Amino acid sequence: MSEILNTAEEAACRQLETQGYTVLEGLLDEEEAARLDTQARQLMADRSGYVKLEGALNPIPALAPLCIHPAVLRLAERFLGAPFYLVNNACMMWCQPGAPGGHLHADWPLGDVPQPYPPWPLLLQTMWMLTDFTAENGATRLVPGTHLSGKPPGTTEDGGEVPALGRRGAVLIWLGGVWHRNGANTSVDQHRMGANVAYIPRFVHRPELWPRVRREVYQGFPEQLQQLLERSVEP
Ligand SMILES: O=C(O)CCC(=O)C(=O)O
Repeated sequence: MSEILNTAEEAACRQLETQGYTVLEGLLDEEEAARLDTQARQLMADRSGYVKLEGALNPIPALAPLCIHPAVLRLAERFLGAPFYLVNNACMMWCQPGAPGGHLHADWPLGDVPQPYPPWPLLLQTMWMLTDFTAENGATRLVPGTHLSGKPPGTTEDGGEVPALGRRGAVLIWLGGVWHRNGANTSVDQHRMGANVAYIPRFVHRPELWPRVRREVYQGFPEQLQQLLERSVEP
């Protein structure tokens, strides 16, 4: 894997360092994003809420190219070092009209780590936007710079949140320490679908939090993705 970043990726890198998140537009073809959105919806319940589909690579192996997108992998290598691994087997996150906002949090495994948290990431998160992400439809909301605070959000922390906006086909990338949550979907009919793919550095142990990738699905993936899934595949 090349560590050489292009200009847009270098800018994304600076934003990740200072703000804790970045959005890269146009990485995924919009029609392909729409197809993945449709496929996911057919597998998930529509109940005016926030609905997740864990272990999404098993029913939707067409997510594979997202997991190994070269720009994302270059940034992951920059922040996690090599080798790094895909940890969560992909998770669809559907924020339906009427869904409430989530709780502000920093991501696993920081809950298991003494404070102050280390300044380098233990998890690199991506959210592929399979629909547009808007302030109304529940775009992920983040508090810029909080990955440098060394702590999780307290109960009295208010605001400073910004929605991560992007067009269908964009990807939001964040460091696990930045405080974030899903926004409320206040629209009447605008759905928000994200495909979340998370990566860990070599020294972080994968817990049994997420479903494993089925062996027969794994065998159909390109070698690069098989390497990333080494810790997530069924024995
Ligand atoms: O769905 C979202 O926008 C937020 C997801 C989230 O909080 C997470 O994956 O930790």
